[in-house]
Amino acid sequence: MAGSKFAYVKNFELPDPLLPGTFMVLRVDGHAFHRLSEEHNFTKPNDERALQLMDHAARDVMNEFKDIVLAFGESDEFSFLFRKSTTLYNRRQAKILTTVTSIFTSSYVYNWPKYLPNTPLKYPPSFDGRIVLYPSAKDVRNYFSWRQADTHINNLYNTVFWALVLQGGETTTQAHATLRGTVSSTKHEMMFSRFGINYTDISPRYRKGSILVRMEIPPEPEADVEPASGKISEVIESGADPTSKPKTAKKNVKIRTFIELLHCDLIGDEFWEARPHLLSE
Ligand SMILES: Nc1nc2c(ncn2[C@@H]2O[C@H](COP(=O)(O)OP(=O)(O)OP(=O)(O)O)[C@@H](O)[C@H]2O)c(=O)[nH]1
Ligand SMILES: [Mg+2]
Repeated sequence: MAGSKFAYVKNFELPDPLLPGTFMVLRVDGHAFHRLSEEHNFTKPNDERALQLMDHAARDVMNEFKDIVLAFGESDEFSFLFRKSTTLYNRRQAKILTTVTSIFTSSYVYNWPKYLPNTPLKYPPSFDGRIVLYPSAKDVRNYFSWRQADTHINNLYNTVFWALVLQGGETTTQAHATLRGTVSSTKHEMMFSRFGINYTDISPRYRKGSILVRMEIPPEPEADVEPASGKISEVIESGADPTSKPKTAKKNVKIRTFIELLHCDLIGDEFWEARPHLLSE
């Protein structure tokens, strides 16, 4: 069908494919959440309700896109790992990035009243997003290790910082000065001796972040059945004449999955060795 004389402008829309055979990590991050958290009185240093809301939005994204196998969240950010061989939207960068960021944002807003029922939104929250490609499984592991190490560093600092302010009566300027140049062990010691806080007693959600893992439910063994409905796909055995009737018919095995929420270590080998499917094809 011939287009209008204006249709040539479509040619200015350039393809933006993401390199095949690479791992895709998409990260969304709250826009100006320093202000959003202040304006909506988030608890310091961690607001359980706000973090659960982030988890909910991430779960909604994973329910929409089954090729996301893993997500990691802390503070106002969430990272999503796609199956290496994903062909979602033909790996078009803008389509994937904008749709995921949009679903995450709308879910965050839509579900806000469930988690913060007494805090009406004063203005619309928003998130930025980016996609980074990683060539190897090692890079992917290091990416998630980087984010979890960041969670730990930030949480340790914020926990002792707000203890100094809220329990120790220091101003925020004084608390920053108190902590300047301190190493991790000094912060642990300060928290315990001055405020009786044993860091390891703090909720693992705050110390480790939120990990959402897609787990596969093993399919029930099924007897050979004749194709009876549209759900069943016919598979022609290799080498068979494609014009002849297929000799074998197999059920189109639909793998059912569920999403597990964890707050555990993912820097060590144990997490990945127990879930080899995360870094497979
Ligand atoms: N009180 C409180 N604040 C939080 C919590 N989670 C996130 N925040 C705030 O959100 C900020 C997130 O950091 P950034 O993403 O670097 O800051 P930002 O203001 O969102 O800036 P941009 O991402 O560059 O737009 C933190 O610095 C906190 O101020 C929380 O659980 N409690
Ligand atoms: Mg932010």
